[in-house]
Amino acid sequence: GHDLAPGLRYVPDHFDRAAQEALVAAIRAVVADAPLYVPRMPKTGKAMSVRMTNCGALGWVTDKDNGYRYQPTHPETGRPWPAIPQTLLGLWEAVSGFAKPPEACLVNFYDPEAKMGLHQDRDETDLAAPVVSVSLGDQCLFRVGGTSRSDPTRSFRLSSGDVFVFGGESRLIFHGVDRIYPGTSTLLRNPGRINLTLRRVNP
Ligand code: MD3
Ligand code: FE
Repeated sequence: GHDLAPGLRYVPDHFDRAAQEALVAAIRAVVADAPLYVPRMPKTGKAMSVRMTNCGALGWVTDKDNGYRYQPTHPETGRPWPAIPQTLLGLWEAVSGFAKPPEACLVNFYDPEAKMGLHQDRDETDLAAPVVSVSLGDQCLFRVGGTSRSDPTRSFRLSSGDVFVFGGESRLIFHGVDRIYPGTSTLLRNPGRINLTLRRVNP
């Protein structure tokens, strides 16, 4: 891997094909227990194009009335989130440089039309911990900027198996997913992309 900026590390092809297949099987088990749901923007209730679920002690959720937050249960089933798969706990140990384990793993599913606007992740109380991200399935155009919305941005075409670590000075950078390139991977049964983000929420 290589450092793109202080705290910003890109590890292309971290997971080989067999490891990616094992991760997809583990995520299918998570989704069977905690189904993907349509997250909605605070106040407007506008649907996001990405579908989401979580695993771990806490999950990131959003809806019209209560907005962005972490909670211990699925917003539709009311059940606790399933455990974070061991492979992902091992990834966190290997790349995060952070002693405490992740509390949350957000699972984002992008169909070929889905995208995610430029934003910062700042719903976590513990901003000392990095965020670790894994891409699976079709490639995407990922954009990262600086800590101000108006800072210049750089784009990367992320592929299945790639890992990104956002820590230190890069923990609060703006980032987003501009597009999916359907048909660029054979990992998933259907076109689309899965992104997993491991986070610490509380200090
Ligand atoms: C940089 N997800 O869920 S992962 C998100 O591909 C999110 O699904 C995108 O942005 C996706 O919030 C991008 C990369 C990522 C995740 C968290 C970050 C980049 C980050 C937190 C801080 C800085
Ligand atoms: Fe984000």
